[in-house]
Parts: sequence; C-alpha cells; structure tokens
Amino acid sequence: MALPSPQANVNKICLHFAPGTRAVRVRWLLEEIGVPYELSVVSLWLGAHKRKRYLAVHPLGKVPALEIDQTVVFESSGICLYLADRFLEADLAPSPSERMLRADYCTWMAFSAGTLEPAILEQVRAKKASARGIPMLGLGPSLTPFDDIAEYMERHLSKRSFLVGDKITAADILNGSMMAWAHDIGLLEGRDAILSWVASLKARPAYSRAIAKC
Ligand SMILES: N[C@@H](CCC(=O)N[C@@H](CS)C(=O)NCC(=O)O)C(=O)O
Repeated sequence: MALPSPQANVNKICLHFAPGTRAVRVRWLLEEIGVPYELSVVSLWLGAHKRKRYLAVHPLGKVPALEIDQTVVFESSGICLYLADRFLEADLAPSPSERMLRADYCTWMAFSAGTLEPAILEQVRAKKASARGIPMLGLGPSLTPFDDIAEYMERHLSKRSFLVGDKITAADILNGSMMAWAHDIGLLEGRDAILSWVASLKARPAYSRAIAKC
C-alpha cells in the first residue's frame, strides 16, 4: 500500500526561525520532509524573541519553535524527533518496531544536544577568546540561566503533577534526575511546584532502587 505523501492531512505548520541559529536544523528537516510550512522570522537583533507575543509561543524566548497540530513544540531536538515521527512516510526515522535501528537512532538524537553541541560550543568559546586574546568567555547566550529554566518549570508544574500528560513519563525521569541534583545543591528554594514534583519522583520505589548501593 502506498504511504500518503507528507502533504496529506497536514494543518498549518509555522516555524519560528532566525538565520544562522539552531532553527536552521529544523528548517532543513522540514525541507527534507517536503511538507509545506510558513516561516516566521524572529529578529533576535531587535529583541523580538523576548516580547510578550513571542513568549506566548516559546516561554523562554528562543528559536526555534514550531507550531503544528494545534500545539507548539520547542527545543530543536524535540522538534526534530516530533517531525520525523509525525511524517514517518518521509523515512527520516526508523519506526519504533525496528528495534535495533531505533536504539541507534535514539542514541544519536540525544547525542546531538547532550554531547556534541556542548562540546562544540566549548570550542567556539575557546576560539573566540583566543582570537581576542582574552580569558575564556562566559557561556553567555548559549546557556539558558538556571533561574529562567526553574521559573518556567515552576509555572509548568504548578498546573500538573508530571511534565507530560497526567502520568509519569521518561521525560520526568530525565529532567527530574537533573532537578534532584539542583535540589541537592540548594538551587530550588521557593520553587514549591518543582520541589513537590521532585519529592514525588524521589518517593517512587523505582527511584530508591536506582540509587541503591551496589
Ligand atoms: N536548546 C535549545 C536552544 C535554543 C537557543 O538557545 N536558541 C538561540 C539561537 S541558536 C536563541 O534563541 N538565543 C536567543 C536567546 O537565548 O536570547 C534548542 O536546541 O532549541
């Protein structure tokens, strides 16, 4: 049976974009998929990404963000994961039933944001600093300040018990394990919603088993 083309059954897709940023990877993927989309150029130069109108799309005021299927996806790797699964017919992701390929694919999808990107940013900072003959630069705009993240997550968790839907997902485990560290070093004072989420995660028997002595 022929698979439907990527154009079939698609509501409006809008990519919030700025040239030369992480938004390029999402535009590239959309182009590979071949699905029609609208480009909304956000001027970082003019600070449009920190205006109220755009903050309603991306709560941290960053690009990219993708409006699709009556919702918004942000984080470039999250958007790429979503799109590749959403348009499986474009054949840019192994299907979940192709277990071995999918395992490799998950590794590489997370590798990009978790391992490759920070290592490259580090090199960029070092190169810029040495070109200017100054000590290593601060992370600046390449790193989102922890307080901005905590404020956003506090708002998010004040309306729900878990990050996604109404039951625990792997997203709670990934982000919750980081926030447990943040808690340990005293970064969560006054963040009641995050604190109660972390406490509920730490109360899970599986968490106790995960941190058991071995
Ligand atoms: N981890 C995020 C990072 C997003 C990000 O920091 N985007 C930059 C452009 S590459 C941005 O919008 N910077 C403006 C700012 O943070 O004020 C992603 O991959 O989408």
